[in-house]
Amino acid sequence: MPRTRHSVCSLDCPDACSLLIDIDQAGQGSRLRGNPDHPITRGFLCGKVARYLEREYSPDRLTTPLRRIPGSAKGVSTFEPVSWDAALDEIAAKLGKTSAIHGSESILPYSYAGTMGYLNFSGMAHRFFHRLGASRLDRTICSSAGGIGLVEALGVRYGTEPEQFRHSKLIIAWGANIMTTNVHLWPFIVEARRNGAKLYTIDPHRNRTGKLSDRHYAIHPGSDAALAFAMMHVIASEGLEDASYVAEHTLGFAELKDRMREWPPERAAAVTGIPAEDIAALAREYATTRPAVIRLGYGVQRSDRGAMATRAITLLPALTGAWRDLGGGIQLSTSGAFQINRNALEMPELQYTSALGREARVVNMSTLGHALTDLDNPPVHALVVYNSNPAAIAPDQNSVRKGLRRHDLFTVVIEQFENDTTDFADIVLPATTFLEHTDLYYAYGHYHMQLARPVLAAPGTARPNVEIFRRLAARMGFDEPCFRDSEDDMIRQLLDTQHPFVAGITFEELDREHSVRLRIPEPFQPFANGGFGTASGKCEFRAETLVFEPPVESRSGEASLYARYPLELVSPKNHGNMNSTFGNRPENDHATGTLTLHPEDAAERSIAPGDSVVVRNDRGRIQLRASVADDVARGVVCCPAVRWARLADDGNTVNMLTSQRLTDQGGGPTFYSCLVQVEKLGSQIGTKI
Ligand SMILES: Nc1nc2c(c(=O)[nH]1)N[C@H]1C(S)=C(S)[C@@H](COP(=O)(O)OP(=O)(O)OC[C@H]3O[C@@H](n4cnc5c(=O)[nH]c(N)nc54)[C@H](O)[C@@H]3O)O[C@H]1N2
Ligand SMILES: Nc1nc2c(c(=O)[nH]1)N[C@H]1C(S)=C(S)[C@@H](COP(=O)(O)OP(=O)(O)OC[C@H]3O[C@@H](n4cnc5c(=O)[nH]c(N)nc54)[C@H](O)[C@@H]3O)O[C@H]1N2
Ligand code: SF4
Ligand SMILES: [Mo]
Repeated sequence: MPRTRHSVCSLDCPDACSLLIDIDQAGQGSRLRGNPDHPITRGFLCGKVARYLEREYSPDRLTTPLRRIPGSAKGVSTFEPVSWDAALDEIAAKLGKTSAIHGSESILPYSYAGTMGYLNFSGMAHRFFHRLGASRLDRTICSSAGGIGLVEALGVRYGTEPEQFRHSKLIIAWGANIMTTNVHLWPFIVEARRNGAKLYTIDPHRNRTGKLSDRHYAIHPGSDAALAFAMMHVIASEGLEDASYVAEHTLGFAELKDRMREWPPERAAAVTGIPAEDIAALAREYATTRPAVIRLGYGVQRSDRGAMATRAITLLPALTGAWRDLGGGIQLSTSGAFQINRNALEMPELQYTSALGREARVVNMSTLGHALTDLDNPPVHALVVYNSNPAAIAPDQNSVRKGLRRHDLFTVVIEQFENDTTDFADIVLPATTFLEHTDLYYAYGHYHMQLARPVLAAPGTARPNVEIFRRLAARMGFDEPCFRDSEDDMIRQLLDTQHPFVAGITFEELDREHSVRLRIPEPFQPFANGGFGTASGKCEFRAETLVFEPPVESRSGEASLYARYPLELVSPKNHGNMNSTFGNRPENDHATGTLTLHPEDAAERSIAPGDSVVVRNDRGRIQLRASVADDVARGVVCCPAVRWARLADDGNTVNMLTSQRLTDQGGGPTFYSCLVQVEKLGSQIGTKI
């Protein structure tokens, strides 16, 4: 009989599933399934992770440290195995020398959410880089613009509880592909629809969620704020606001009403591509249906004015009083409710005992290409990558690669698999998966904290990030006791907080129960009676600051650019991927190598389904396979992300086309504001590909 153990899916997904794994006599995992007792997981997993044991036991897993064969060109996998001692000695010596010669800020850690576990996401590594005095990485690649927009509107970074969606009568998936990126919300939506609820989607791409919705609004990329403004116009001018909620719990309604006079639906229609009468009807239905909830995704904020758009949408439920209702409100993220003791985990004070002796500079991860090719004072001379695959996922791939190819850059990559980024490494270290190490997990799509112990043995000599940075610290002679903390010590430190949502949750409780609901009321209706996290405690409209400007790279943006590149490219999440993770599965390589065009855009270019096409702009060109469908509107093309460049025929992927332009606030990337031209392969006259 197999034993069954608990784990937690660590992937960068709002659902943070509770897993059960069967383990046979030999200690091999034989079956992975969703925990039926978990209130969000409810007994099922997504298709990607149901098959995770394939990845876990893949013969391609990295099992030993590797060192670049001297003299071999970067960008190609030419490695020889080395011992951990040799690899760590070399890294410590190089980092020490780089710091001494160029200053410690010439060392840059690069990481994101390959794992969402606190300890392996930002635990020992942060302590290590703080003590080293390395540049600090601003982790903007995903949600920083939206996070700011949300906090400007609500004062906090959380919202409607997923469990309450079942009570809703109108659910709007706004730039959120729930079926693909947040599938554990779906059963609550199914339950709501069984009770008569409607599901609407607002998205330039009619994705899986859009296909299953009652109504799809094909909005032009980057124009969401205009739609939100026009909805406010209709609500305020027709008196559909919740007058008592507005009076008690908001500030600045009169000014808002006045300012939104500028935004009749006709004006928004011209920008968004959604007919004026549809906008008016949507606004009326939204304001008069109770409960109404918005599942706001991250698609809206990957655009030049992403923070503004997020804020504008997030103001809507305060206007209609949707927060009063069980099953009403808005959810972008729940992460802000996990008020753990981050300073105890990351120990930023160690910077003062570093070679630098002060807080280190901050480098934005969304402009990695710039950081590696243009940064001065000092330039980056050493890069340590973990939990991320920047050669694939960072925008402006040409510029990133140019940086990674530098001979004078020393690059360490801590990974589970060889990938586009390890191709540029000097040293590769093998990392464990979440099934092989201890960690504590928050979630960004629910309110349950979870602890997972290792359930499987690591292959070869793969090690957790925590252990790798512990050993590197010892090699560097960092003798502070914090570098000897165990995983359990670090979890206890994390939980050492007075915040009412977390205070009282103990290590023992988490270890015993695996999953613990935050200490929040049940049901959680955070703003039913106001209580916003703003200075005034109210939802502040600040109407004078609500402005719409189209993205530079859009049909309403820079005209000369649009004349040359008349198609708006979006590259949203692929169903079978987790960003670039699982990109080595053939079906995912196929999907992420496909570009969808509207039938008229295809016909104009004599492109038929299955044709090879070239997609290009000033930053680069890539080759994809055409699919022709009206899932995108005219003028929009869609290529799901993120493909592995090393698997593409031309070695290039969609981030060859995306830019390093940043969002209005938060320094986020603008992946979904990207103008391109598309041609049938071979049809370009005089151009060589
Ligand atoms: N299967 C799968 N699941 C994932 C991931 C994955 O790669 N694959 N990635 C994970 C990560 S890192 C994240 S951040 C989340 C993201 O989860 P989501 O936010 O749901 O995903 P995205 O694909 O980024 O964007 C959602 C939708 O926004 C649309 N969109 C693009 N531009 C605009 C716009 O201007 N306005 C509007 N209204 N919509 C727009 C896209 O077409 C897309 O359908 O998903 C997580 N879950
Ligand atoms: N065009 C386009 N580009 C995008 C996006 C898009 O929608 N379109 N999405 C953007 C967004 S939202 C995000 S969040 C980023 C995501 O970008 P990344 O955070 O880089 O995500 P992944 O591509 O999944 O790469 C994570 C890597 O971490 C590794 N890993 C997993 N667990 C561990 C561990 O415990 N230790 C170590 N050392 N490694 C581990 C995995 O093997 C994997 O290679 O991509 C961004 N790029
Ligand atoms: S990727 Fe998301 S849905 Fe899939 S198992 Fe992990 S947490 Fe659950
Ligand atoms: Mo993300």
